[in-house]
Amino acid sequence: MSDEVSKAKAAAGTQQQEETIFSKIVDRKIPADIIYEDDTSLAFRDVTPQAPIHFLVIPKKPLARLSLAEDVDTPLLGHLMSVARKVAKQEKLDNGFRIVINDGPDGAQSVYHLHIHVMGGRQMGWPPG
Ligand code: IU
Repeated sequence: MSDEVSKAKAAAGTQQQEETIFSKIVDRKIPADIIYEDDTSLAFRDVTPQAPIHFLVIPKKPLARLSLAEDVDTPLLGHLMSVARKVAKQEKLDNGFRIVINDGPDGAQSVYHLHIHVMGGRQMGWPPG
């Protein structure tokens, strides 16, 4: 089992927790390399990058996972996608990039605060693991 998958399995029991490490980043209780911020979202560099450029786009509101989003969250979800696009441009990922959202135990989600992974700067493979 990969390290990421074991971390995800260990995290599955903490899904209901409101104050995740990402909420602490939003509240500036812990540092992160923040590359974009607006009223409802934040983007910061992943501490364990899986590509030359790897950042996360998160909502400021602590929505645990995509599958728990509600219809009222639709504009926010669209906004996060738009932020991913804008920051990818800012990061000069003009040759393309990969977007990933891990959801729940089978999706290998390890932090239960919704986040969009944006990775680029190298050729991606398919299928993912
Ligand atoms: P996942 O989709 O929940 O598996 O991704 C969580 C990501 O959060 C993973 O890529 C971690 O490297 C990343 N991360 C981070 O950037 N900063 C942190 O303090 C922690 C995790 I904990």
